[in-house]
Amino acid sequence: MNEHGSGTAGTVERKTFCGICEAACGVVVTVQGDEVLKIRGDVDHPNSKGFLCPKGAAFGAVRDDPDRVLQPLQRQPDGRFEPVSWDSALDDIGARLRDLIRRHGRESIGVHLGNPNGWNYGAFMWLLGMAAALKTRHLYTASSVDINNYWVVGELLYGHNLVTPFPDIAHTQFLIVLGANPVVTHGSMMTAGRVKEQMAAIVERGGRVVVIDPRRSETAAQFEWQPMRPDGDPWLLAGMLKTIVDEGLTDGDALARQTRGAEGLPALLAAVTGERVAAETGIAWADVQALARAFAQSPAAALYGRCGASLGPFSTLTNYLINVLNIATGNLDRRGGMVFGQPMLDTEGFTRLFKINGYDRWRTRVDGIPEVMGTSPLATLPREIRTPGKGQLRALLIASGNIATTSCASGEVGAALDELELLISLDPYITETSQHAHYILPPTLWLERDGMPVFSQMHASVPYAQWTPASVAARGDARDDWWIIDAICKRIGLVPSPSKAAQWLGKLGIRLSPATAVDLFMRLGPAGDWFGLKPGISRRKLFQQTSGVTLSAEPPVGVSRKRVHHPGGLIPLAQPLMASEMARLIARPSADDPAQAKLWPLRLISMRELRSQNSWLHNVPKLTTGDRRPHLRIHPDDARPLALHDGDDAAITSPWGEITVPVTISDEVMRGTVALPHNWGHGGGWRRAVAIGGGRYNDLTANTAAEIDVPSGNAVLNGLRVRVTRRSVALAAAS
Ligand SMILES: Nc1nc2c(c(=O)[nH]1)N[C@H]1C(S)=C(S)[C@@H](COP(=O)(O)OP(=O)(O)OC[C@H]3O[C@@H](n4cnc5c(=O)[nH]c(N)nc54)[C@H](O)[C@@H]3O)O[C@H]1N2
Ligand SMILES: Nc1nc2c(c(=O)[nH]1)N[C@H]1C(S)=C(S)[C@@H](COP(=O)(O)OP(=O)(O)OC[C@H]3O[C@@H](n4cnc5c(=O)[nH]c(N)nc54)[C@H](O)[C@@H]3O)O[C@H]1N2
Ligand code: SF4
Ligand SMILES: [Mo]
Repeated sequence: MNEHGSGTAGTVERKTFCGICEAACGVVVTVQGDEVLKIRGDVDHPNSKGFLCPKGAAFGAVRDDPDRVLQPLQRQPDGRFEPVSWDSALDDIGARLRDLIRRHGRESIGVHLGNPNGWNYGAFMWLLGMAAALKTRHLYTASSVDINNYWVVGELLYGHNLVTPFPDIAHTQFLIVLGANPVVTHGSMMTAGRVKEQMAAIVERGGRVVVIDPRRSETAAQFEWQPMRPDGDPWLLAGMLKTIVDEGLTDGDALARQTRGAEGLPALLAAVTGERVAAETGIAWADVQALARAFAQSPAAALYGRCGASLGPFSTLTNYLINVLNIATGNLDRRGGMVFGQPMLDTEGFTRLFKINGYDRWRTRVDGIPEVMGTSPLATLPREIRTPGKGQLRALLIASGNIATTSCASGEVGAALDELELLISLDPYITETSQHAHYILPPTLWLERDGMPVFSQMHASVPYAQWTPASVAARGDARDDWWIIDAICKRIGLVPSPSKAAQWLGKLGIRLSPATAVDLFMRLGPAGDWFGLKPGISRRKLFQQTSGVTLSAEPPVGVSRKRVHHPGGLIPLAQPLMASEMARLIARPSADDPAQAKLWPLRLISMRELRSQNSWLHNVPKLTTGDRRPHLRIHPDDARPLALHDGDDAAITSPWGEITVPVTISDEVMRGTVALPHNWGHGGGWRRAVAIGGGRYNDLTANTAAEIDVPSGNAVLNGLRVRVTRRSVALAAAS
């Protein structure tokens, strides 16, 4: 089964995948009894082929962390946490929820899903199921500080939120990386194993990789770097598209075959001028045009955008333009272009079956923001807690979310959480967020539960299936997240499922586990074995091939008619909502507006680091050696007039907050832009993380309805208007 040749006496090797990021690298875990001795890369994994980054290798230290929460904790009146039994925690939570439902209805209860749920299928399904069973609109997800704009564009262009094409990296000849840093992040919305090598291979076979980024990121440093002002993205893309349309470089055949409404493109771009594009991007118009021509004329090109392109004020428009550029140049659904995934699990079908997918079927109570796949954005959360009236949010269950750091206006989020009647946090740590909770409930971690890469399998450059048993037993009294959610739901008489049949079965005392439900769905899906009628996959089979099973050597092409869920399988390019966003963009004051520039001379962007994962892994000694306080990167020409030297402390002030951090002077950022690692500045009980200290980036970000991406409600976390002032001189410089 899952045991492989044991080396030293008493040790066994078990294969699974790393459940930290979207790369979902295959790993081999050396286990002795209950102890994890070592984690290394699995050379037999279809995508990662032996690759492993420092985070995956160090994960044993998270499992064994002395600060890990291993028993349910209840907050005491003096703020301390006391361990309690599962029964006492769950019974009290159940009683309080029942009381709230009696007084204010189910819609007063909310659920939040943080990022690590992407590798935790049981939690993911049970959280969505719990929200569906509660019929609450208070369903929040990390997507609203990340990729809600993708989900909106998926719905508009392809008729389903989850249809999100990704680069066919193994075959492309021209990759444009717009605001992504895969050398550090290992790819997002694209699961391309050994991604750095795959990008290098593009150049080796005579192709190009162009990285468009205000910072000479680790990726930009290795390929062609085109610096661009923060938030220049929609301008750059509109300028490129205009060039391609005006010069007749569109692929007429592809447009006729795949789309309708292409004739509206010139009108959409009518007000875009070369001068404005140059001013907003900081890139010469001739260079924008040259890039557009090269992209259009490449035999196989892919324009890939990620966080840098999806955390600005026009992120839906930006994403729409990315897609339209790929489509208009004939690169969608083409070998080496942007392709559709071939998942092991038909996630599109699943969400359609339960009517989860969709857009703007209702609006949020306080701010009137359109729902995205049945969710409300985090930007509105504090106001949903604080604004009285029917539907006011009074109790929240947060699973794998550290929103008092990772959400926009983090300080306000933390304060608002204290106003809830009940806050439950499922988290292995007492974090800045969970410290506000009435109960912290300890989850198992990815080595300790069975797992499948739910999120990653949708965008895999080698389509594959993997489902592995737990590699080691759970520590302490930790329980699987889904089990905890199920236990809470039981106490309020619900089955955490969108399915009516499941509710009825629940009344008869029959409850499926997520494993059984997913196995059933998977076996009857496109890759399934139909209970022996086809040669496909099942949980039992996958449990025996723990390196994963290759479903196909490469993602399919020529499938757009099937994958587009609009009439005739055609992509409706003309989108009134996007036309109005374009008008809003054009009407916005220019980046060169002198009054703004005087008040806020710099623009702040976020920065991910190799040895960090969003707001966690910061308590692991191996991953936090050296001075890990977040340092502000500032260009020498910007530092000089501020009398700033390396290591000085500086205040960063935005219209919404102020933090103090040390500075690093470096020309890796373009003039006028400053960059700061985000998701530091910890509180709570992870002692090492707290001791590292540092400023919290999102105390500078906004959450007002005016400061989000309007169509998707996505937060704006990059391109913040700031000024920087020296606070104290570094000791080294002073002496
Ligand atoms: N090591 C590590 N890996 C991770 C994570 C992590 O925290 N650490 N997080 C994971 C998660 S949740 C995600 S979503 C992915 C994200 O994956 P990526 O999107 O690849 O990660 P970022 O580092 O956010 O990349 C954004 C890039 O955009 C640039 N940028 C900032 N503002 C702008 C702008 O306005 N325009 C343009 N064009 N560029 C801009 C930044 O300088 C940065 O280089 O990474 C995942 N992988
Ligand atoms: N300024 C700025 N802010 C950002 C971003 C940015 O680029 N700039 N990026 C945004 C993005 S893309 C994302 S995805 C979000 C991510 O932000 P969050 O969704 O908050 O996710 P994480 O910080 O990755 O992890 C949250 C918590 O999950 C816990 N956890 C880990 N594994 C498990 C588990 O198995 N079970 C349970 N129950 N808990 C677990 C960790 O201890 C941690 O406290 O941050 C966003 N915030
Ligand atoms: S790249 Fe991501 S999945 Fe791979 S080992 Fe590192 S953290 Fe784990
Ligand atoms: Mo993310």
